[in-house]
Amino acid sequence: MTPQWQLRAAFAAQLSEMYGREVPAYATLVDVAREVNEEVLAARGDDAERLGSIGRVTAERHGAIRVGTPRELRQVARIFGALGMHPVGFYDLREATAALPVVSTAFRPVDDEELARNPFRVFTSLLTPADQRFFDADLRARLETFLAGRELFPPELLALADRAESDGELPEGDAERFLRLAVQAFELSTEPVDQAWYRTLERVSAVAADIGGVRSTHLNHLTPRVLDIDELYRRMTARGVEMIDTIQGPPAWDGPDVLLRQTSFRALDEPRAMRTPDGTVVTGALRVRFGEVEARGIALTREGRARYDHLLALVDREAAVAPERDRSDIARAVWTGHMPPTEEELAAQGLGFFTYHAVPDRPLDGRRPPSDIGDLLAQGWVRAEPIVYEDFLPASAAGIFRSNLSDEGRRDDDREGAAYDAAWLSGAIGRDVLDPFDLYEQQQHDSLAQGAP
Ligand code: OOG
Ligand code: NI
Repeated sequence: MTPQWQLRAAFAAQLSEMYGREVPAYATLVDVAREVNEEVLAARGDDAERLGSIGRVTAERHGAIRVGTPRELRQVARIFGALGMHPVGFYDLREATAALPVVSTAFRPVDDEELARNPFRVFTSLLTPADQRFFDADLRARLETFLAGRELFPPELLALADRAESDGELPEGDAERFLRLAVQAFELSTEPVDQAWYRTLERVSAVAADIGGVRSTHLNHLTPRVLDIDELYRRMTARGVEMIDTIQGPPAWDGPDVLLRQTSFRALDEPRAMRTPDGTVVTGALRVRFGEVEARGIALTREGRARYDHLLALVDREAAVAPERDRSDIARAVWTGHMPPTEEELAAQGLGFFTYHAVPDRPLDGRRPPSDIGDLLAQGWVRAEPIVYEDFLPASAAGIFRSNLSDEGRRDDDREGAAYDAAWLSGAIGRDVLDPFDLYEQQQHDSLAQGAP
């Protein structure tokens, strides 16, 4: 029998193999990430594994996929359910600077143990044809008809997924079959793309065309995790891979790593068969798939996250008035001024999530344990272990999307947008979209309940 976590690990590994074949620059990215990770481990020892064992980090990937309808999203949720992955977080990318007609969530494991076994996650976006700022009534109707007529996932795959989810495992032969069908469902299709229809959607948004312009879905990118993303960026550039301009997220600085830093190489032209309006099939090129890499840090509390969002805005403001200054220098200066310089301070100020563990061999000094977590830490009663950020950042996601679009797309703000939120998305998926803050909070709370002195 193959348990869910092994299905998840095997799926991530097979997807990575498939994507490496389809997008060779991704294979380079994985090689360079591995090289950098080995060097960081050799140089920093145990400290390099403070935010996850090297085994976990080496296998760690996130993918991104995009679907067209709530029905398709529910099917995707069944496949990920089979792998022990649950929808976490609501990301509204429609409000981003680029016009992106999607709302998103991330499917991922939620328990500690499951995350440690394999933390595979998939950023999953749903097209929003009902949002009139992007689609007029006629285009919406055509789009919905087109989407209703396609089948992304064969019934056999979904039936196997349901069994894996309800039984928590699959017999070996079924597991292999399930994995083969699941990986296949996310390969790039060779079926000719209807050129006129694709172009019609592209005029609204390249993302709309990527989702609704074809009769299948595909993995949009896959992202390994690296322990030194600045070094990786330099090495990829030195190897001649064109990276996007920046590393999204927090700057490189001397304080603790928090949240998530990401960068990517630009989407590459890929040959795709196209059916022209007169019916002939020609070879065209589409530029949609790319490779991304990320470094993960400590999860921030709601207060910590508000601080982060505030600092991003501060950096934007300062960069706007001093366009000649290097943005990462500005960011580093802003962070040094406004972010706690150590993990202890991050914990003491309630900005980061940690698990707390009583220190059993603390020397007796006649003191009683204080009640304040900062004092407990300072006086050596407890030790704090960082909780890794397992989720995504909407501003970074929008930046990654945007830097890979050749055209910003159109959003007509004179029209009323459709109101979507986590509750709406839960209804669309038919499963609760979990709140990431609640998950981290629970983990921190459990550690306190178990181990406080
Ligand atoms: C998803 C972009 C978001 C990330 O890492 O923030 C994302 C997409 O391009 O479909 O993957
Ligand atoms: Ni990504």
